[in-house]
Amino acid sequence: MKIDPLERVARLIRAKPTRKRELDARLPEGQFLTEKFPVLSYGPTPKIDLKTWRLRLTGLVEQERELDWNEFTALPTTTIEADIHCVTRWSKLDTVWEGVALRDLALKAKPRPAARFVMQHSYGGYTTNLPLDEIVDEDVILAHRFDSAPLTPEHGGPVRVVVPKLYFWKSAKWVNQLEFLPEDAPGFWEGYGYHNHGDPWKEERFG
Ligand SMILES: Nc1nc2c(c(=O)[nH]1)N[C@H]1C(S)=C(S)[C@@H](COP(=O)(O)O)O[C@H]1N2
Ligand SMILES: [Mo]
Repeated sequence: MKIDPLERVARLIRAKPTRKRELDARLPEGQFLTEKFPVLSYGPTPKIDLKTWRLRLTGLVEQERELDWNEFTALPTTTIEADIHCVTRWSKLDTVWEGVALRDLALKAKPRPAARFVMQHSYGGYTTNLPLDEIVDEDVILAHRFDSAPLTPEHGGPVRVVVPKLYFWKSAKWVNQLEFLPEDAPGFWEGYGYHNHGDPWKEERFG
């Protein structure tokens, strides 16, 4: 029998009264909890063959790089446990991702001193921007595994960015390029009025 998520939360609260406070403390203003994993994609899920998959590190770097699947998966990985928050108001707690820290990838390409922003580019054309100093945290990864299994195509497989501290539109699916830039530029949703930064704890939703 499938238990309704709200019923599940109600049961948890009955079982342990402090649990509600714990959950509330982890939910930013204006968000609700879901146990599901909604799929939010603008456009179709691209078909990506691992044989032709490439990750390019470009722009203001000492050494532009292009990694194939074998090279990428040979890099040391980190596992993170993260709460994710979509600007459409669902939040999902305790998601587990495994991948390569963006910081380690950046070090491979050696960003020049003038590089201050990173544009994530995806198969299909989606883009989203981040300040360079926010990708250096250990919990910002290019993930290829979710929940101990290869990342499924609809959630961004083979590889997506995960930036737990920002709304989830800042975590591009199907990533194929990280571009280092001297100045900020809006990505796809930022160009349509989403906030440039996107901190869920400050409700940086729009403009
Ligand atoms: N390439 C690409 N990445 C994307 C999107 C997209 O449409 N295309 N949607 C973003 C948005 S708005 C959200 S909330 C999350 C959703 O990820 P999910 O489908 O795995 O839940 O992916 C983000 N990354
Ligand atoms: Mo989203």
